Amino acid sequence: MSYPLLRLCDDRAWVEIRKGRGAVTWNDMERVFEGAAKAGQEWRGDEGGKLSGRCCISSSHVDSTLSLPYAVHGQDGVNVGQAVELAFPDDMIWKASLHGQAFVLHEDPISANCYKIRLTAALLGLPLSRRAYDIRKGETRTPEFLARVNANGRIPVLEIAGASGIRFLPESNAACWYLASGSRLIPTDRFAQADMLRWMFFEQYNHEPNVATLRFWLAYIGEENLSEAQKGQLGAKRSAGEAALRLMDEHLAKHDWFVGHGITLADIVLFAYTHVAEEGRFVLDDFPAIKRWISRIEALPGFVALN
Ligand SMILES: N[C@@H](CCC(=O)N[C@@H](CS)C(=O)NCC(=O)O)C(=O)O
Repeated sequence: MSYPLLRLCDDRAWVEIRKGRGAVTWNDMERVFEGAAKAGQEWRGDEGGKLSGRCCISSSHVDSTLSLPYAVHGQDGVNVGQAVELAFPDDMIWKASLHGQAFVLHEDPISANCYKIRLTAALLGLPLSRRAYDIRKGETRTPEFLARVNANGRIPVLEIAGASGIRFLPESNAACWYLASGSRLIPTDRFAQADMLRWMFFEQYNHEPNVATLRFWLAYIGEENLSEAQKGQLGAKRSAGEAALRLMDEHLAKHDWFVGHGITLADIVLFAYTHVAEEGRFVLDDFPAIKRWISRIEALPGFVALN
């Protein structure tokens, strides 16, 4: 259990999350947001309710390491200090948790695995720089790439610069999770969260190796250029890809979204290769519920296209 703690000083505010239970000490706090605020301003959000009238702690508290005079936290208690109307805006804790971080996506623009991360960032309004590689020229297999970016020789890789230095995160679904963790794109209910992961694992095991691979082989390598081993896999990949699409279509015939009542990462990662499945000669007209779901995603505020 944690709750937000809002610190105020004139026109500045920052929010910290208390770790653990028990008596409050300043050193229990982890800073998650810093920004402009003014008395009387209303913040709506995550931990619910307004903080006005709840407990304020003065910086003279023992163990205090702060120089600013007030803090307001979400427990009942004596009201000391500024009387202001405060609650948290939607997604504020999530945005605050990424404060001070910058992202570079190492990608090949044709790859929908990379597009998943761009779409996640776009729907959340997060800035993302891009660094392009051509996988058909082996640009992710150079010694430099293997040593610095991803020893697995593949994109996408999310480069994260922040207080912990520069870190590299390969695997599209892990990168989507990193950006979206704490946001509205990941449900908070325990079962719903696990159910979302279920569809993301399904995407990596049943969907992407078939639907994405046929798109790459047929639309970008060319059937005539495939090796004999690849040609020998075409039939199996087509039936497995169709089975994955059928399962999705059956689910979407009864639900607007894969999990719950709104878009989650499950929709984003499955959308990536599904909406371009015809480039792998899958027939989307055979899957009418998928087509309606594609239109729903394309109509979302902040949506960006693959190309
Ligand atoms: N499971 C990985 C798959 C990554 C992957 O297969 N990337 C492909 C492009 S979509 C790649 O980098 N291929 C180049 C190569 O293997 O040399 C993910 O979801 O990120």
